[in-house]
Amino acid sequence: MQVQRPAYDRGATCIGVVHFGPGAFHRAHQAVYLDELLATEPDWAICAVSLHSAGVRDALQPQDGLYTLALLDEPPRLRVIGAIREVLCAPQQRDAVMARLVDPAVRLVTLTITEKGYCLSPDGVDAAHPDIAHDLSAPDAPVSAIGWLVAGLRARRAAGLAPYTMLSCDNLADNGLRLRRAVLDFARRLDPGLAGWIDVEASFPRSMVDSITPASDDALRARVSDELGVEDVWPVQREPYTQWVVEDDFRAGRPAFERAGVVMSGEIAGFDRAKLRLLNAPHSALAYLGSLMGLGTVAEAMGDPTLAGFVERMMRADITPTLALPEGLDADAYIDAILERFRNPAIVHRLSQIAWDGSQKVPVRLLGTIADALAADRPVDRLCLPVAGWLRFVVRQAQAGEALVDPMAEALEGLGRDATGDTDRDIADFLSLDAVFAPLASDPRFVDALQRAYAALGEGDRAAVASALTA
Ligand code: CS2
Repeated sequence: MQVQRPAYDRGATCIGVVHFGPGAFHRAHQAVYLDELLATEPDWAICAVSLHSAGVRDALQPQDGLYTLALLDEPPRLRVIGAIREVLCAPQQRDAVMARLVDPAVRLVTLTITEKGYCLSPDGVDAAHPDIAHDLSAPDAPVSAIGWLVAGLRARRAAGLAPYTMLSCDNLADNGLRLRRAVLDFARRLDPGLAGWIDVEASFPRSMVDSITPASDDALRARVSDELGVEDVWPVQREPYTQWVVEDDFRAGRPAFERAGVVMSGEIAGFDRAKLRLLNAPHSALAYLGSLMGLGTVAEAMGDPTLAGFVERMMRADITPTLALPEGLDADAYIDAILERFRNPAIVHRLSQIAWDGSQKVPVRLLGTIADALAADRPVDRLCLPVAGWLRFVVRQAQAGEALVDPMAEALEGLGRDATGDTDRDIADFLSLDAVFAPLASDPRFVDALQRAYAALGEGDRAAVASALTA
């Protein structure tokens, strides 16, 4: 097999980007775009910073930051990525992280901290969140991404340096606006002058990221070490398709992203909503409804004609009418391409991976569409089925004593254990989760449709789910 290696002198590159959250997605996506650019723009290598665990550092440091990307094509292709020049674990290497943040050569901070990393409440940053509360009382010893960003900005301002640009690469609508809100509100609580300076001098471009990245597994590690003849402790894998759309608002300069295939666009909101609603919402629908039906992977779920047909109808008939698509993006072609990607037989993408963090994903993937449909007086029955599927999934996991991977796991497991099967009561209990369901919970049209969907899924067994999907 042909293995592509960095086509540049890594020793001649220098760190211009700090990235918070170097999980598989960052390493399979943004780092690959920068890897593409380093031959002509050596100033944009990455310092990758984990906020919690030392796992990535301990895996990548002995490999000098190098790792393998497997592109899951027929046949698969391997590529060694060299863009990460330094890997730090923030809790153990505070001074080194701060030194990077105040380094004038660092002009860009990128983030993949997942939906939960933004710590936002409806009024701004969530001061009751334990990490935010900690960082507000100890701003020089931050633990959250927001705390780190502001600590770095404060030090730069004190040193007379310009701020870095903060580029969110998380899968959230208006990710840059959310980051800006969290950072400014946090800074304001510490020092209004600092907040004013950030507001005027710094930028927070929005971006849309897309590439299906199944978690790394032993099969991948074995495949990579067979092909390379050396062991890579933590390779990553993704589908060949990749997209990155970025708003062009970089006050501190930027790499020539477009040379690596990044789309610089002023219509970012159209792109990110289309992606969240037409790719991620169907993904979550497949994950919850497919898991209830006893299916294991996205490709298997797409192989079930009832489920695949339901998801396609939901995409075309219910989701598309809620979208204002950017010019040039044709809904039917976009949907066709997504369904094709879901069917890719070369990818083993576990439904359980997509089912993680439902409390964070369901609102941004499905509930916004439901709110828009209700505002336009359109039916929401089909859209409520995956939401009810999530609740049935929670109940099933909790009653089987299986842990949920979710920042709200404790509350969800409690509700799941207490669920009685009485639709009105179960739904009323779940709807009391304001962080997920407000303000929709007070709309009787939504409550009715969710109750009907929950009842239709029955005990969540295969036959009941299949009949709910065709009703
Ligand atoms: C998936 C996404 O795990 C999930 O929740 O829906 O990670 C999805 O694969 C990516 O957003 C695709 O770009």
